[in-house]
Amino acid sequence: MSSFKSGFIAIIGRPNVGKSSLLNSLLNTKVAITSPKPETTRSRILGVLNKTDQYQLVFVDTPGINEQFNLLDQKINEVTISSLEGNDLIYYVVDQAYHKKDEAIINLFKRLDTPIYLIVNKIDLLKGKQGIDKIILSFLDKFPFEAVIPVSAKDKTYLNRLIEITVNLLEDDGVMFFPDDYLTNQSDALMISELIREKILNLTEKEVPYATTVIIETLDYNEEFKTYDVNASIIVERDSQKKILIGKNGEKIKQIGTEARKDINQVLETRVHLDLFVKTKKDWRNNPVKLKSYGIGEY
Ligand SMILES: Nc1nc2c(ncn2[C@@H]2O[C@H](COP(=O)(O)OP(=O)(O)O)[C@@H](O)[C@H]2O)c(=O)[nH]1
Ligand SMILES: [Mg+2]
Repeated sequence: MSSFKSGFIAIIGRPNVGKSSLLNSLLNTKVAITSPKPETTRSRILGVLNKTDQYQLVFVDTPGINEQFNLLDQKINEVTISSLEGNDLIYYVVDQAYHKKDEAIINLFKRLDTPIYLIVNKIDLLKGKQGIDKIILSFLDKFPFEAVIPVSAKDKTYLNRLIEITVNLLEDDGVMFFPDDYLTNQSDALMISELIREKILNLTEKEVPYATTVIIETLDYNEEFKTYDVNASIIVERDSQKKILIGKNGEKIKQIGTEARKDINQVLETRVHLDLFVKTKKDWRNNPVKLKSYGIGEY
């Protein structure tokens, strides 16, 4: 019998608790964009952690359950719900004491027979053990969690411990779901569009980031110069949002491009030439055909 362990681990939790940050820190590289705003993650992102001859952990980052204002929100929630099934383990990530908003997700857990770890994230922000205990205690009578692990995704505190007890839980004789150099289900094109969207999330306010999606129109690899040539459209709902994204004398869009390019260089380890165009598509967030063509709601 081989002691190779493998399994699917879904990362679930309310928006903004640090699910995507946790995924990136576990993998030691950026596969999912993060931001202080809800609705940053819109799709199901796989990240694979391999240790040759020992384990393969397939982490599944999910959007979290958001309030529903339009068809886009509904599609995003469906992605999370469908990600609950078929896992060997679930991490339920929280960053504060139990709140009524946790109830709906925890009720969904009761229908599964998957073990669930309560992950208390952002302990770097808590003052000492008391703060951590308070959060843990508030959840204990809500669900029979298999284990409780306080971590900081930001400082990478206790992540090795988390990996260890995750590996221990999985059965022996695990299969390799992916080749051992496989990192994520996100293509380079998707990664590039996400990194552009991350800059928009960080550099714009109010409804603009939520009304925005980014489409890669063309992506060409230039063998000679070892660069990507990228043409991307930034889709917004209204001309007023387009004006904000472009900014005075085009300064905003320039800043978005500069910062995105820097990140793309680093994450994809290649230089990139980026052309960005802002376009208005009225009410795209409620248009099923547009949502589908933008790849939203697929899982
Ligand atoms: N201080 C602190 N901030 C964190 C930590 N993990 C995530 N964050 C921040 O919390 C915000 C939301 O993170 P994100 O990963 O996008 O959350 P998600 O919506 O659950 O995927 C971002 O501003 C992160 O930088 C942590 O361990 N400590
Ligand atoms: Mg996220």
